[in-house]
This record gives sequence, structure tokens and C-alpha cells, in this order.
Amino acid sequence: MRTDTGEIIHLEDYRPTDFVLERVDLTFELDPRQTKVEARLIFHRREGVGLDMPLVLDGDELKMTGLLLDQEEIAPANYDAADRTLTIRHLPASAPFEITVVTEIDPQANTKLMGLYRTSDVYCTQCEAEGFRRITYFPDRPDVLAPYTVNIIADKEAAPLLLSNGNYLGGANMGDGRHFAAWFDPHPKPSYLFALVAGDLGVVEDSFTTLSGREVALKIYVEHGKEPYATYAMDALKRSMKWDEEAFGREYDLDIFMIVAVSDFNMGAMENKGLNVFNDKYVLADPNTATDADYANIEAIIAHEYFHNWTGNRITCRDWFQLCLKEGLTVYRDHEFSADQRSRAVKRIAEVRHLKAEQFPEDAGPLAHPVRPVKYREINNFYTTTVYEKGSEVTRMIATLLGADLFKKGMDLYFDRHDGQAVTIEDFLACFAEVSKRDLSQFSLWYHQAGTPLVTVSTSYDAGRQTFTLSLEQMVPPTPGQTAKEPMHIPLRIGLLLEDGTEMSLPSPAGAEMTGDVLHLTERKQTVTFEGIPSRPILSLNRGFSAPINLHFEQAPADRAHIARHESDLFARWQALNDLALPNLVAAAASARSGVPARCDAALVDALLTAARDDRLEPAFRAQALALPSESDIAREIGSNNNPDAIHAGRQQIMTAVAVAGREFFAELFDKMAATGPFSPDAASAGRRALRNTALSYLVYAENDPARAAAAFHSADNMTDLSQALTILAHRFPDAPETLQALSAFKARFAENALVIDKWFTIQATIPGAETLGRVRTLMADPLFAGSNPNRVRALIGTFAFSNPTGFNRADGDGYRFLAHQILDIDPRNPQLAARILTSMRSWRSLEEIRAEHARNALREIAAGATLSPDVGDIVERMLVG
Ligand code: B3K
Ligand code: ZN
Repeated sequence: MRTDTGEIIHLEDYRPTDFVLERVDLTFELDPRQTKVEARLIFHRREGVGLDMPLVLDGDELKMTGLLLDQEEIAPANYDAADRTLTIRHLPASAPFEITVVTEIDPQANTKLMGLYRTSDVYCTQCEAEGFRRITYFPDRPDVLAPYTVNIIADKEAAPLLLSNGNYLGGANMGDGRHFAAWFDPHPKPSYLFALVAGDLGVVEDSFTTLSGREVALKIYVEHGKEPYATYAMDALKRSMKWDEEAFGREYDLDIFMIVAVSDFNMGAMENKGLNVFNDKYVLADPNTATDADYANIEAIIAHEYFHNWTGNRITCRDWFQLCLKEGLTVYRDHEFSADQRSRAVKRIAEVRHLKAEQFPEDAGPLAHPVRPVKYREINNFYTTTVYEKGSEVTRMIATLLGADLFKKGMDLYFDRHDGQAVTIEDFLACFAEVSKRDLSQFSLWYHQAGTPLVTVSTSYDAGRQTFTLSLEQMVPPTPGQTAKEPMHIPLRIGLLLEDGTEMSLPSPAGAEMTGDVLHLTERKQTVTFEGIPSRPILSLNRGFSAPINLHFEQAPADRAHIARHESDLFARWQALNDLALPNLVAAAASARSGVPARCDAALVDALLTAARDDRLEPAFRAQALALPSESDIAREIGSNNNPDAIHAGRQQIMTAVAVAGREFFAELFDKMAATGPFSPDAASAGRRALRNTALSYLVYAENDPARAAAAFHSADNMTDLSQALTILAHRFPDAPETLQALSAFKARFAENALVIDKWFTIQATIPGAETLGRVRTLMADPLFAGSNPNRVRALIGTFAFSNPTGFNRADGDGYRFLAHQILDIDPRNPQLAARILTSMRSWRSLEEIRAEHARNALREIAAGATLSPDVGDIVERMLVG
């Protein structure tokens, strides 16, 4: 199983290693340019493996300076060191033996940020998925688990701090200006969870006592001076540890848990055993520099990485095809955590918005793949919203199908049975099948069939017979490599509402299994009849988004308005408002395309304002209710032949119609939601800010004048309000003097704070309209733009491509050509970053022909690049096929 040469790896080819790794002992002599790594690996030949079978280890860009068997040099005839592998022959039959590999690496030159690299003078590692092989030759795959001892030697002044996984064994000065530290991790782990950090950092310390009384030291390491910014992360960590004990019965298992925040990181964070490494964006926060969204992300990601300790680390993946086993499950766990810490309904709405904005387009385009793929060329390209977010939804559906008690029993069985193992999705599902005695084989299609199922529904009510009938039909669209699909097991939560606003208790129907309020759709076509229904009910379908599907249900606007007003499930209320808004927005886009003014249904305006006025509802929900579907939601609803300019213009008109109709109310709301006390990042206070800023945004639409947003900018006392006001100014009045003044004031105030300057870039990169490409080019020449820092590249180039539909998709194709050049420029330095940003083009086929043609040409230009990484090569190839 080797993945880095660009060859395709297939699930069906999986087989265990020939040699069992018993123990790992690593010694690092750190040096920015010449780090020496000595790896002592104890192996034995697996029973039944022939004597002629060599030991094959993985490597990547390594310089080997020594190779020994039981401390004796291995003769060159007995090994081959190739680019990607080290093959050693004539090894003992069954007795354990020790292989020592000595390598020399150059952390300073490592711009891929995989393996051991340097960030702001700190040594740091990232090994998932296949970075460990860039440190030493090793069986670098997740089913090879061993305890690790790590010795780190470094210059004491440059690196007073020497960290690795597990518990600290001890350390001492070496008398030559260097010192060493030794760490031992008793929990067998795969190499992708290895971590080393060394440097000079500040620390925030705390402690946590586990349920069984274990005292755990908690440490968050940050750049000196940034300690005060880490207190929220520490608080989130302690809450996560407690929650995992209460909700899942999982305790922490080492004496110390460490988090290190670094500024150059390819992703959000990494769950290395006992030593999480984080993008500092997801650790550092204070009211002046972090928005409410930043606080929520920090809380969620701290929790996510911590939860991996059980779902991912103690029980890990047999192979990378099983990635969703740890990622989907852990996302589900962090979603539940945030739902418990904040508002469950608002959290669910945010999750579904994200799923629809990111995963649905992936599932509908050329990059679609199953939650558990069966082949890959570059595994890093499979850390996708399908594996993560759809993977979480599939876990949620298991909980929905089984109910809370059986789900918990299944999880407990999984933890008991598989602790310390590397397992598969089948192992996971078997636990739930066993405790529930349910056959989950049809359900398991959610892991294997790509594409978002479409469920078409119609209803009829027979007053004479007092029956209510649902006709349901499901279809899973074809996706790359999968043309014919089987019907899925789709759990649909439903409610029957009555005209007076109450809800019926559900009788058990004919034609489908029902458990509680969950209707089980299992056939391609299914007719379900409820008897004894005294009057026409209003059907609320897919409550809580119980299944990640597209729903085609022609429901009368009055019924949708009724749901928006009376549903007990707040998610369903929000969904109904969306369903009311979408046809208006689609029609408005069509009008804009043909140059006629759009119409906005009075019923929509009324429903939106009714929800927003309802003081019984929490402000965060009311803010969500007022937020119309995004431009990409509208594009997805239209499906093909999209014109982003028309979608944008149409949406602006609907926004204006709502704004004008609600102008006085929005002005009142803006005042009413003003802060009453000092800043607090809690969910309720964040909800008030969200509602206030939504009101501000509508007001500015109604007034068509920058004055109010400029005033909000100047009076803001926290980053949420400040950045919202700046966004409104820049996006609505990009050239107004108020905007230019605000942008330069913001830049001057925060020039020293990289994370805030990222926001300054992002706000400008997302200004709607074709001219923004010019701005982005200018911004790239700004001294503050740093092409080597992934956060900065994502903030400017990434957000332009992902989140600026009118700017990026400009009709002349310049946006795509710009991106193609950027991808070709970034790829040699940092292939993962380049490949990720390139996925912004995943929906190119749904554009109108002229733009699609430009997009295709840009993709071809990338494909013709002389030396593409497997990462970019794989994405561009899949994007062009078909
Ligand atoms: N497991 C890491 C992601 C690693 C990505 C490798 N390309 C973070 C997470 O999901 O928690
Ligand atoms: Zn994860």
C-alpha cells in the first residue's frame, strides 16, 4: 500500500504487513538544516510469512546515513534504498530483531509542511496522513501500532522546550550548550499520530481531574506574549474533557495533555496523541481580535481534536479508506458537544447550512466520492466535507435509527471491543447491528454510494376516509464511477401539524416502518398511509434534517408559512423559511438575467419578519431566520446553466425588498440588541450581536447609504461588530471614502496581528463584482501578503475563489486564469494547499456555457503544468474527466 507516486490505491488490495512492529525508539538531534534522526525499530516476522519476504519501509525525500540490523551494519547487497521505499532482505525467521535507520533531514527547507518543519523558529511536525515517512523510513500506515520512546536533543537557548507524545520521562543538560528530553507514549499508536515540537514558546497551564481521579496537567503553548489569548481555548478544553466523560463515558489516559499553536499549518489542527498541534487561528482569541464565529470554531476544534483521543487514536483506522471512521464520528461528537454548550437548534441550522454549501456541491460534481471511498491516488485529497460532514450525518442517522439508548450501547460496545485496534467501518457498524438486532446492510449504502439522494414527495388527504397518504420516491444520482444506485435506508423525521398550530400524535402508518417520529424510507417507491386523521394535516418533513437529502416537495407557501410559525422543531421552522425564500430567489435570478425587476412574495416578507419579531425565540435563531439562502444555495437550486451575476443581482433585489418592508423594525431591532454589559463570548451574547448585525445589514440595504455602517464601525468595541461593519461597508460601497478610511484604519490598527490581517484580506477578496480580481492582485503586492503562510494564502486567494461567486466567475474567465497561475505557483512549494484551493472549481460544470468553457481551459492549463504534484494532478484530472 503505497500512495505517493501517483499510482492508484484500491481498498480491495488491503493486506496486513508481513512484519509486526513491536516498539519504536527515536532520537532527534535537531538542527534547522541538518537534523539527524535515529530510528530503532523492533520487528518480528508475522506468523506464516515466508523467509523470502523482505521488509519494505516507506520513505519520502530522505537521505539515509546509516542502516543496521541488531546494531551491525547491513551490507549493501541486503537492501535497496529507493526514492519511496527501503527494502531489506534476509531478516530473521521469527525472533524479534532491531533495525536502526539513520536519516538526515532539512526542516528549514520543508515548505510542504509535512513531516518535520520549521515555523517561526519552532520545530514542528505534521504526519497525517503520510508525513512520518519524510522523517525516517517506516511502515507508514495506520494499522501499524507501537509504543514510542522519543529522545530530543537540541540547542538549549534556541529550543528550551522539547515536546513529544505521551508522558515526560526526564531530561538534562548535555554540557555543550545542548540539552535533551525523553518522552514515552505507552499507548500503541500509528505513525500518523507522532508529534515533536521544539522551540521557545510561552505557556498557559491548568489541570483537570478525571472522573476516576487522575490528575492531568493541561498546557497550551503559544508565542511569547500571546498567553492571554489562549484562555478561551483552555476553557473549551476543560469543558470538552468533562463532556466526553458525561456524554460518552470517555476519560483521558495520560498525565499530560498539550496543545501547541503554530502560525504555519496546512489545516485546522492535528490530534497527535497527547500533543495536539493547532493552527493558531483556532487557539488565539480575545474580544478585540476574534469574532463570535472564531470563538465558536475554537471551541469546536479544540473539542474535535480532544475527542479524537478515543475516536481515532485509541481506536484508529485499519487503512485510509476508513478515514470517516475517525473523522465522521468525531465531527458528530463535536457537533453534539457544541449543541450541548450552545443552542441545539441554532447549531443544527449552522451545520446544515455548511453541509449544503460545501458537501452538497462536492457530491453533485466531478469530485463526488463515497463517504468510504474504494480508491485514491493522493489520500490528502480525501479529507473532504464528504468524509467529514456527510460522515457525521451518517453517524447521526445511526443514532436516529436506533434511538439514544441503543446508540449509546453500540458506542460502548465499540469502545470496549476495539480499544487499541485499527478497524473498519464494518467493525463499527457491527456493534450497532449487534446491540439493536437490526440489519444495517441497506443502511451501510450511505458509506458506499456517493451522491445526495433526491426524495420526491407528494401528499393527499381523503376527508371521507380520514386518511393522509404520502407518496415517496427516492433516487440517488449517478456519480463518477457509480452509475447505477440501490435504494437507501433513509430515516425521515416527520410531524403532522394541524391548522390550529398544534401537532397530532402520529398513528402508526401502513406502508412503512415507523419508530417514534422516524419514518423509514427503504424502497425506491413507497406509499405510506395514516388513518384516523380528522382534518387535513400539514406535513413537516425531514425535521432536524434527519437525512442529508435533497427534498422535492411542492408544498403550498401557506403551509410552509404555517410550519415557519408553529413547528416545535426550530430547525424545521428555519427550513420552511428557506423553502419559502428559494423560489423567490430563483425567480429573481431569472428576472435579473432577462433584465426585468424581480418580484418578492409578500408571504415571504411576512414570514421572515414574523420570525424575526418573535421575542420568544432566541436572537441567534432569529438572525438565522433572517439570513436568506446564499448565492451558492441559489445556484445549487437552479442546478445548471448558472449565471452568478444574475443570481447575485436577483438576491440583492430580494434583500432590498425585505429591507424596505422591515425598515422601521430593523432600526428598532438594531437599537434593542445593543450590548447591555461588558463583552462576553457566550452563545446568548453572540446571538444578540448576530441579530443586531443582521438588522444593520438590512438597514443599509434599505437606506442605501454608508453612514450607518460607518458609524457602527467607529463605535464597535469588539471584533464581531467591527468586522461586520467593515464587511458591509466594503461589500456595499467599495469605493466610498468611508470604506477606504475604515479599511486603512483597520489595517493600521491590526498590522501586527496576522490573524486579524487575514480578515482584512478576506473582506476585500469577497467584495462582489468583476473588479475584485484587480483588488486581489493589488493586495498580493501588499507587504503584508506572505505567500508562504497558508492562512494568508487561504484568506486572500482561497476566499476569492471559494466565496466570491461574481468576482471569481467573471464572464471573461480572468478569475479562472488567475487561479490557474496561482495553483501552478503554489503547487511546487505546498501541494496540499494548492490542491485544496483548486477544489473551489468543483462546480464549474453547472455554469453557463461561456463561463464553463473558460473554466475548462483554465483547468487544462493546470493539467498541462510541467511538474504537477500528485495532489494537484489528481484533483485536476478528476475535475476534467467526464
Ligand atoms: N486529522 C487531522 C487532519 C489531517 C489532514 C491531513 N491531510 C485533523 C482532524 O481532522 O482532526
Ligand atoms: Zn478530525
